Amino acid sequence: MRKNLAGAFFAGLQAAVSCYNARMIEVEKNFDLRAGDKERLIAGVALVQKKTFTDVYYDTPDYSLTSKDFWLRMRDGRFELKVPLNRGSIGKRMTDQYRELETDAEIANELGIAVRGDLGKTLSTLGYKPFARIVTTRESYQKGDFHLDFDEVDFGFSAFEVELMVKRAEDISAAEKRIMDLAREHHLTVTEGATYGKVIEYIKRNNPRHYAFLARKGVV
Ligand code: V4E
Repeated sequence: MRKNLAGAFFAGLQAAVSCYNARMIEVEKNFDLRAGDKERLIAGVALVQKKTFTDVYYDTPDYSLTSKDFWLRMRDGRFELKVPLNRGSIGKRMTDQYRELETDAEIANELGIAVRGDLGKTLSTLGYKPFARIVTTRESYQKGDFHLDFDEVDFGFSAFEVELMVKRAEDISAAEKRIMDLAREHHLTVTEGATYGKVIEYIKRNNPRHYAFLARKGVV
C-alpha cells in the first residue's frame, strides 16, 4: 500500500529519533546500488569506520511487534528497540519515523513488561523468539553532513543507506529533499516505492508467511 501512496521518491525514507541524543532526528533512506555508484559516492571521502556486528531480531509468534513496525533486536549483546513515531498510519506515511530505545528499562517500559531477572529471560518467558540473525559488515563514510552506510550481510545481500541528522521535525522534509538531491547528483537508481533494507529482505527470503503478514498490515 505504501508504494502506491508514497510515490516514487520518498517511499522508504526513514526518520528515527536516537535516544542517545533525544533532540536529534535521523532521516535515512535505502537505495539500490549499481556498478560504479559506490565509487562515485565515496570519491574524495574518507572511510570513517569498518565494523562487523550481529543483530538478532525478536518477535512473538503472532508478530505482535513487527506488524506494528516495532523492531526489537539484540545488537552485539545489547537490546535495542525501534519504535515508530507515526503509529496508526503505517500505510499512509511518506516517511518512517522511529525512536530508538537503547536501555533495557526503556524497552521494557515501552513493551509494558515487568522485567524479572534480565530482559532477555523475561522476553523469552513471554514468548518473544528470534526470527532473524544477521551478521553485517558495515563501511561508514561521512560526506559533509551525510552519513553513508554500505552494508554487506551474511545471507548474500548488500544494503546502502544515506542518513542525515536534523534537530526539528519540521526539518525532515528538507532533509528528505537533500537526500534525494544527493541521489540524483550521483545518478543513483530511484525505484518506485521503497527499497527494502536487509531485515525486510531477510524476512521476504526466509519467511513468506511473516512477509505476507507484514504486507497485509501495510508495514512493507
Ligand atoms: C526500521 C526497520 C527495520 C529494522 C532495521 O532497521 P535498519 O535501519 O534497516 O537497520 P540498520 O542495521 O541499518 O540500523 P541502524 O544501524 O541504522 O540503527 S526492518 C524495517 N524497518 C522499516 C521499514 C519498513 N517497515 N518497510 C520497509 C519497506 N522498509 C523499512
